[in-house]
Amino acid sequence: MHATLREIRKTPEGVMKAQEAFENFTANHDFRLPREVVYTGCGSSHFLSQPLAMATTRLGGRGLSVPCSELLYAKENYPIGRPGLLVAISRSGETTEAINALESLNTKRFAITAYESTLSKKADYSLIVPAHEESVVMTHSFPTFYFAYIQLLLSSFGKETYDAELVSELTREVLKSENYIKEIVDGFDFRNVIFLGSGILYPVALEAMLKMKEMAIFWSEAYQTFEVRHGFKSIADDGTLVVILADKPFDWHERLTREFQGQGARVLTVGRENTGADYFLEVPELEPPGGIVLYLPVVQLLAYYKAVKRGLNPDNPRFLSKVVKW
Ligand code: F1P
Repeated sequence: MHATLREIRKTPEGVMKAQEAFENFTANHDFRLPREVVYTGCGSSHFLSQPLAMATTRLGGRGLSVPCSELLYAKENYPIGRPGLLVAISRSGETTEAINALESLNTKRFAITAYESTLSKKADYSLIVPAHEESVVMTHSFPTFYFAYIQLLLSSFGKETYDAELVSELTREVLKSENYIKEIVDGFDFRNVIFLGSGILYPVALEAMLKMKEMAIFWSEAYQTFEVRHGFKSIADDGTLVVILADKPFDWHERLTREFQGQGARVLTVGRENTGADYFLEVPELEPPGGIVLYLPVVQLLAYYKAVKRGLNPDNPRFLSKVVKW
């Protein structure tokens, strides 16, 4: 079995590791997250910084996500403001841009990483979440890091934290759809894929796009759900799979589904209610911002099985390395 598949299937254990890391952090630090936070990372870690920024904002703070390289070379273009904290995310803790970006703002430094590392040593505070992965691409570490920090965010803002056992069990539920996902990939040899998500699910669409590129070397796109109608949808035809991530269906979802089906594309809805799609994968309800952890295994499995269908080894993605250093 590929290490990548083993790692994706570890998501439920990852949630429990996240809870342990959160509890260890709060037991050893009398520290509450400030309201204004800038988040940064590279690749999947950048796409992870986005829902963390959105969650900060949803909870009444002000979160901003900026990719590491933009903080290093173009930060004058971003509304950085006067944040109380810069959070740098890096699974390895050794990515050069992440290490350098941690020093790019004159504020307290916070690292989210899987290891005691150069990044954690340079930070004032570190949330070490031991989601160690053999796979080159980030898989269960993404929802694991996310859940650990969300728990810290909720407790810092005086909100009730999630029941980790429940969330872990819900991810186990989601993983039961693995065979259905494999059947979709085996049954429809799509030539391209468009991932759509709105709000805090948009970064999940971006991460899905990246997994499809990394694992399956496959052309994929990601847009905010209804933005796709403005020109981008032109590429959708009878060779296209459109994946709509919808934790709460808008009334437009059915119309959008029919619009794509009218262009010959097939639609997979992942979420709470079917939208008349060709394929429907129900995700259990979990209040935002934590709910996105239930969507990640689905899009990771979709990319994994597309890679296998294309005869590729997702454990050894072309041109990629586990740690990007200069
Ligand atoms: C960042 C990253 C990953 C990507 C690939 C190369 O790694 O860009 O997001 O999937 O594995 O490295 P890290 O800074 O999170 O260790």
